[in-house]
Amino acid sequence: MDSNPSSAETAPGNIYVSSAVTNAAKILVVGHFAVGKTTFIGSLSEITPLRTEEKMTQASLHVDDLRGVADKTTTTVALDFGRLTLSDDLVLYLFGTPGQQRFMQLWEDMARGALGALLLVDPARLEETFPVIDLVERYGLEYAIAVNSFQRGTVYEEAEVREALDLLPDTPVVYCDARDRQSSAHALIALVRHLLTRAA
Ligand SMILES: Nc1nc2c(ncn2[C@@H]2O[C@H](COP(=O)(O)OP(=O)(O)O)[C@@H](O)[C@H]2O)c(=O)[nH]1
Ligand SMILES: [Mg+2]
Repeated sequence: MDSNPSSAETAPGNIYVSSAVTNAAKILVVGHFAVGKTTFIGSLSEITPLRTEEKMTQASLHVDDLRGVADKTTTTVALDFGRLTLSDDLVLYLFGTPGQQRFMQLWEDMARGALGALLLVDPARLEETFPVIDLVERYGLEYAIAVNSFQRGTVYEEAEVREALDLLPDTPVVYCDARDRQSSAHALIALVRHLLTRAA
């Protein structure tokens, strides 16, 4: 074990927060089932993310909608947790919060103290995002939309996504590949910028 936490700073896999960090913020990564929340936090987190995934059983077949994601074999029972040091003095704690109806109780706790939410959207399943938007709005969370396009070939224009989701003009919409660290960081930074302008 490293006995000198500050020496390793924020290298991937480092379990210590740099001693220079003075600000910590809680950010929620939200979205419907199989939109890429676990993937997103996994690609960004500098610590091994805490995952509470379980193998899906026959019993969950009628509960979790597998249309279009037939190769998915796990489902998040509660949440994902990861950490990302964004600058010399700012660390983000990422909480992946499931959008399924049965986790609504969890939202109340998760929303407390959260700076805002990055709302992952699969443009091929836009209607599944409506209940998630209802939740972020109900809990008064500022949010940005990250379209995780799954490289399907179909181009979903920003204007279409905005109109379908009935977004306010100043709600940021960014495109990302949840598997890619840089792309995910870009989406998260769009949210943080939005939160900073709101706080100013
Ligand atoms: N092709 C592609 N697959 C993705 C992407 N993001 C997630 N996936 C896959 O989609 C499935 C669901 O992702 P997961 O992160 O488990 O979704 P969650 O239920 O929101 O946590 C997994 O098999 C991922 O590997 C992406 O950007 N592109
Ligand atoms: Mg998950």
